[in-house]
Amino acid sequence: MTEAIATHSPPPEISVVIPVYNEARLLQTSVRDFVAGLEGLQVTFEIVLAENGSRDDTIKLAQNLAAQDSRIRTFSYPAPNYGGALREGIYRARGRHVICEEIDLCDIDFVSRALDQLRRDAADMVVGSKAMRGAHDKRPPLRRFATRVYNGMLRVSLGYRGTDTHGLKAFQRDRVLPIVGECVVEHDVFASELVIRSQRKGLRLLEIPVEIEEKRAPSINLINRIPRVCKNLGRLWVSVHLGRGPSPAPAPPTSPSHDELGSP
Ligand SMILES: Nc1nc2c(ncn2[C@@H]2O[C@H](COP(=O)(O)OP(=O)(O)OP(=O)(O)O)[C@@H](O)[C@H]2O)c(=O)[nH]1
Ligand SMILES: [Mg+2]
Repeated sequence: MTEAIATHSPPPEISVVIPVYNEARLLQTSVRDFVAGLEGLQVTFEIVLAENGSRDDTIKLAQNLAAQDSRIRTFSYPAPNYGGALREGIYRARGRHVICEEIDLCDIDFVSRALDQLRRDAADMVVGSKAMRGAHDKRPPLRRFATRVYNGMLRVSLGYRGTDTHGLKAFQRDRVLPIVGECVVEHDVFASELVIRSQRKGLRLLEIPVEIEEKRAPSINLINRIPRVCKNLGRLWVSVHLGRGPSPAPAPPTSPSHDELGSP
């Protein structure tokens, strides 16, 4: 079924965008548990499963979930790209508030606390921090260390004032959407760029501590990610400080896409 049918219903209060890549093992149970958690929150919601590049059964399983529950939608593109999936998912989100989640976290507590802040208009963007006081980061020491080194680089090179940019976040869709259109980098650094550009534009950012316990190790090895992260950070630095660099990625067409699946 097409997006045209899936999006006929009135927009929900929140859209949860979850990039997914080779997640066949986790997908169905994580999404079902997450839906049950959201149903306990007194909120209307949709879940956008933003897939690209999977070689396992992720696409088929995501389509099955979408076919069974009209609140779940999914789309796919051929090449793996975390930032590209997140960006596209945000563009397709219809809720007043957008929550960016990860399939190995599906953190209902974060959704609940972030939503509380957004409903009271206490912030334009709420960032779940793994590194601030009160956070409990149960990932291995090397990954905790990497988070701090990466954030230190963002502080020094781009003047970011915060303790984390990567992972869980939530925002008022109408205020952040124009900034999504200004972002120039893809892959992992897109998530940081969105937070940093939002802060530089004067949006009100609020960090809240999160408890992180992943259900499995990341799909891409930390060391293998370093060269691409450094390259994209360089591009972002050039774009922010010199106003040059790659053009922002175009917004998707407003007409419904043939590749989106949902149920009526
Ligand atoms: N669509 C898409 N999703 C991805 C890609 N890489 C990772 N993801 C998804 O992004 C989420 C986080 O990925 P993980 O593999 O757990 O990586 P991580 O190191 O914990 O990620 P960070 O917390 O962002 O550092 C999961 O939902 C993944 O399925 C990708 O290339 N494309
Ligand atoms: Mg993870």
